[in-house]
Amino acid sequence: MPALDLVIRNARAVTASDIFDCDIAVKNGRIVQLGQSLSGAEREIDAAGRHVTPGGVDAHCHLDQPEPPPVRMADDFDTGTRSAACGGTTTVIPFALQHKGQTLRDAVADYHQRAEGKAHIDYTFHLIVSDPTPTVLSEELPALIREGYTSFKIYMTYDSLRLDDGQILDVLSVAREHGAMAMIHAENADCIEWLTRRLEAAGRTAPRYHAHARPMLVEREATHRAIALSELVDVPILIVHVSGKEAVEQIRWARAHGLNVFAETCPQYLFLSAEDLGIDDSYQGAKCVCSPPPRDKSNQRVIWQGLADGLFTVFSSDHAPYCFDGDEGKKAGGEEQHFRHIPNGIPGIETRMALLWSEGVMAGRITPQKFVELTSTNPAKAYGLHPRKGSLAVGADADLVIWDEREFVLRNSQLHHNVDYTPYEGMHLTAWPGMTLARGEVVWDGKDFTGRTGAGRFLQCGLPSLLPRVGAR
Ligand code: DUC
Ligand code: ZN
Ligand code: ZN
Repeated sequence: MPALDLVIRNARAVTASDIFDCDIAVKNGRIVQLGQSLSGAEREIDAAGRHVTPGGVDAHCHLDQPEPPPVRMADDFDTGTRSAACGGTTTVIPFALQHKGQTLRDAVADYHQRAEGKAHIDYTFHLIVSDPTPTVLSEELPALIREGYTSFKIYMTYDSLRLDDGQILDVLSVAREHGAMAMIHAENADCIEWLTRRLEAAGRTAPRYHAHARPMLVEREATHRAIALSELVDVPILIVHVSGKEAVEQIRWARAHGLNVFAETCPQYLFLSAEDLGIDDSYQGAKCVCSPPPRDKSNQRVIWQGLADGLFTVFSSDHAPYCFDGDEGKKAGGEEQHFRHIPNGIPGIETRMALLWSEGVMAGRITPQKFVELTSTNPAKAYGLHPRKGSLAVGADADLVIWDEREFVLRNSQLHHNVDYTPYEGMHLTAWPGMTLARGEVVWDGKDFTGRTGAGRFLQCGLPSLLPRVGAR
């Protein structure tokens, strides 16, 4: 009986800090040895000197999130995690969303049912707190944090989800007391509504006006306010899907003043611009309607700079999958919609890793180590999954990507999500995962999905470890 299940030979292993040549030995789904000339395994895979990174941790994606009918997310835990695996992601963190009037417990129970037996890779949940009642604040949230749901998202916009400043302070206080991570969607809801009404009155309802209703200013103001609220409570926050310069400036200011403000960005702010929402009134632009909206080339440069220089902690997809055709997605009810009613979000769970490896690492904008930090190690630390996830080290789960560096043209027909388009159709890429392993099992072999339905396990999260713990030795 071989002592090892698997040896990956001749890996050029990349961690958040180092690159080194080694063989990687796997037993019972975990990395048990990194060394030279390892042998005695049931199976061997020759990496042939290719880069091997930890599997991606996509810490911001939406799967099978309940929506008001007729709208429905195109991906559930089956298609969403299949797509993630084929794109090099081995852990996903979608959101258990609390509707107003619903208990958090019920939201969590419902979401477990949606995931149970369907996920192909490991998963956990963030909580979306939309109704912070006294019971939620004093009982439900603390109990759920203790049980391993250690992060939650707060919305400053969307009528059905938004919290006012007082409610945000209440939720942040719970995060502080129990050591949880609060993620904030920072856009000023009242400004958006005011602008939307003016656009409406002028008959400007095509998809491209979505970007006019959500200019950078509304994100800048809300980012500033979120920072001030976190300063008042004295708690770290993580600002999600930062889209451009003015929000980045606020975060740099906060950091310069010693505040623990972390930030996330996403592929759409590197590769899309407001023009993708339409230069005329074509409905095709609905494909790129997301919030905050993509900006312009100069803002894309600022985001690249922030990825390279450490401003950003996490790079996520914000995969929010809606079909373009049919009556459940961008044309809710089968009709072209006023931009106010277009479901917000774009697909990207499968393309996140390859876009950043191609245009970041291969194009020389970031190092391979920075890639690992942003896509895997930091998200695992931010949400209490490290070192089991996000590391290529002895004892970690054998979640790995072997990279193929080759040129090809991206087509939606190659992807495994259940969405009828990709915003990146026709893009020239220079890399894609040649193989993805989840806890030592090959789930993507470079051609086909090879995972097993239901093989993904729910992960209980610890507390975030991006910062040293007070009192830790
Ligand atoms: N914006 C969000 O806040 N969530 C889902 C997708 C989007 O565009
Ligand atoms: Zn959001
Ligand atoms: Zn989102």
